[in-house]
Amino acid sequence: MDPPASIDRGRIVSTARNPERLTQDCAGQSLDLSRPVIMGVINTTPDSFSDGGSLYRNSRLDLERAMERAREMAAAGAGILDIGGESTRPGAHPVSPGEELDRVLPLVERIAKELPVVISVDSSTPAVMREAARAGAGLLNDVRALTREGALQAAAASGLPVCLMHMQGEPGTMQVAPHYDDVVREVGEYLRSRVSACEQHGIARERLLLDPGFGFGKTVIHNMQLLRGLPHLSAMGIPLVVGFSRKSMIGHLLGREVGERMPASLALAVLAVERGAAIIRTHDVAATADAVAMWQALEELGGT
Ligand code: 9MG
Repeated sequence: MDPPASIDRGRIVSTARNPERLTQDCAGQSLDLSRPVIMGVINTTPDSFSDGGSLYRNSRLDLERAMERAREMAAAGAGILDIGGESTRPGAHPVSPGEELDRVLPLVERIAKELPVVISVDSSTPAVMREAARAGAGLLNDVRALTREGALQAAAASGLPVCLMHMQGEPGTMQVAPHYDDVVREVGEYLRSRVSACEQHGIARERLLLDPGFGFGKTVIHNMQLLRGLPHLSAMGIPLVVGFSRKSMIGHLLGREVGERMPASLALAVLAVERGAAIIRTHDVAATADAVAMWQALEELGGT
């Protein structure tokens, strides 16, 4: 593959940080992408792989505990909080739209009232997108890139920015035998095709964010190839979201259990920012904000 136009003598000139694309309007809140933004993960599911059920008490989501987590993340430097009500780990139970709404909406409403952050809703379900937008969400994060029936229309009507993620297969089976001839090219082609689908449905390119979907239908090698090839995706000129936090690629490479994966997650976050990522999705906001701040400090020193 030819090197992307945005690589200048080995230095990445990320188009995500191009002055024309510095901000996204997230339901009236301005999201400044001139420097990397931390997206904190709040799972309202009882069965997430990384923090499964930590916000549950007596089999019910504890809203006060979830708000406490949201306040901590906002204070630690998260510009975005990503609220999810459906687990995408292999073997997770499917949820009905009603159940997803019951999990997600009360938290979206509370955060919208109390905290000055952009609320992202991690959902592929059109009804959840619509209701979340009404309740104060500022961003839609869809791991299925608006492929569910009615999702393109719901996202278009919301007026919100949308993160389109690449996934090969479906969560239940995606890690059985992922295959690519050229993972960077194929992920790029898929994302380009979803950008076109969005544009045809009235969702402007300027409203989009792209995510290669680390860990979603990819082997460890595919993930590493994608990280190396991130500048090729950044060259599309649409801000990139990445998520490595606590993922199994770290477990496979280093033999670490979920609770031991933070140091490697931080390293991957910095490597991704260096290669043009604009938004880092993480469970560990304070530590990731510090790691990225070190990158930023070096960046601001300029060409010395
Ligand atoms: C919901 N979710 C889980 N992992 C993710 C990732 O890497 N990116 C995005 N956008 N969403 C994710």
